[in-house]
Amino acid sequence: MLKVGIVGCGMIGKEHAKRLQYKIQGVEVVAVCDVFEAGAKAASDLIGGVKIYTDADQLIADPDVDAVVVTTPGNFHKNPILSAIKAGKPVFTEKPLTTTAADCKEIVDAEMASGKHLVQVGFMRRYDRGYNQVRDLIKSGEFGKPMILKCTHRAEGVDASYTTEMAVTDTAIHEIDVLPWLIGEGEEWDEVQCLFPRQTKNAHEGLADPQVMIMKTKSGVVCILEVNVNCGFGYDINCEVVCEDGVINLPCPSFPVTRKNFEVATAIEKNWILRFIDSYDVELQDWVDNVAKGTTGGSSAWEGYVAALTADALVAAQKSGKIEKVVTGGTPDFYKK
Ligand code: ISE
Repeated sequence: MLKVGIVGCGMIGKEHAKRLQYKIQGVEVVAVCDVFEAGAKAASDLIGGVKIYTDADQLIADPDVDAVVVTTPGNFHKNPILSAIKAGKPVFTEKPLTTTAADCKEIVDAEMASGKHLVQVGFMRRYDRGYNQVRDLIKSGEFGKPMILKCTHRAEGVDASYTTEMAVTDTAIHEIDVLPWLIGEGEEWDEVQCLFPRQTKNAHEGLADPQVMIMKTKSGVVCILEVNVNCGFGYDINCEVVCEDGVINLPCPSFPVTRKNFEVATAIEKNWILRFIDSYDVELQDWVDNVAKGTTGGSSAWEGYVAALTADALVAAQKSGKIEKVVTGGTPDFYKK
C-alpha cells in the first residue's frame, strides 16, 4: 500500500485527497499539509482524520510518507517538488509543473542529478478517453497525416483574479501539453502567436478575452485555439483534427438528446472538474501503479518544462503581437521515451 502525503489543501487538493483515499486502489493518504492549518484540518476531516502539517518539508520528511502529491497553487509547486526529489520520493504535481520555465528547469536538473524518474505532471487530458480515442485513430494512419487542429477552450466565466496571461499559463497550457502528444511522438511546438479579436462584454476589467492562439509544430501542423473563458454557456472543450484523408473530432461528454418545444437539445458540462472527472481517476490510478513499479507515466518534468517554455513564448507573443519561437534545446537522453 503506497502511503501518500498531500501538500496543498485547496479545492483540487481536497478533490484528490478524497479520490486517493476512497477511489484509487493500492494507496492511502496518511498526511496532509497546508500553510493554513484550518485548510489542512478540513482536508484531513474529509478523509477520516490523518496527520496534519503546515510545513511541506516536514510532511515530505515524515518516514510514513512514501510519495507526495502537490496541489498548491502553481507558483508554489517548485519547493515541495525539489524537496521530494531530494528525499528520493516520487511526486505527482498538479499542472503546471511551475509557472516559470526557469523554475521548471531547476526541477528537471534536480531530477536528472538524482538519476531517478520521480516527477509526474498532472496534465489529465492525456488520460481522457476521448483524447485517447482520437490519438489511436491518428496513430492508425487511416486518416493520413494531421495538418490542422481547430480547438476551443471555453469556460462559463472566471473570477476577478484571472489575468490575461493566465489564458496561457493556466488555461491554454492544457492544449500546449496535450496536442503534440495527440498528434504524434516527437512532435514539438516551433512558433506561436496570439491575436485579440473583438473583446467580450462579459470579461472583467483588464482581462483580454477571448484570445486566439495560433501555434505551429516543427513538422508544420497548425493549431488555431480559441480561449474564451466568459462564454456564459458552460465548459466547452473541442478539438477537430483535419488530416489528409479525413477529419476526426474529439467526442463531447455524452448527455441525453432531448426534443421539446420544437428544439433538439443536449447539455454541456458545467466546469472542468466535472468534464475531466474520469480522467483524474485514471490518471491517479496510473500514477499509483507506476510508483509501485518504480516508474512514472503521463507528462514528465521535461514535458512540463517544455510546456512552460511554450507558455513563455505565447505570453511574449501576447505582448509583442508577433510570431515567437519556442526554443527547447532538444530532449536530454534521460527523458527520451
Ligand atoms: C484550471 O486550473 C484547469 O486546469 C482547467 O482545466 C482549465 O480549463 C482552467 O482554465 C484552469 O483555470
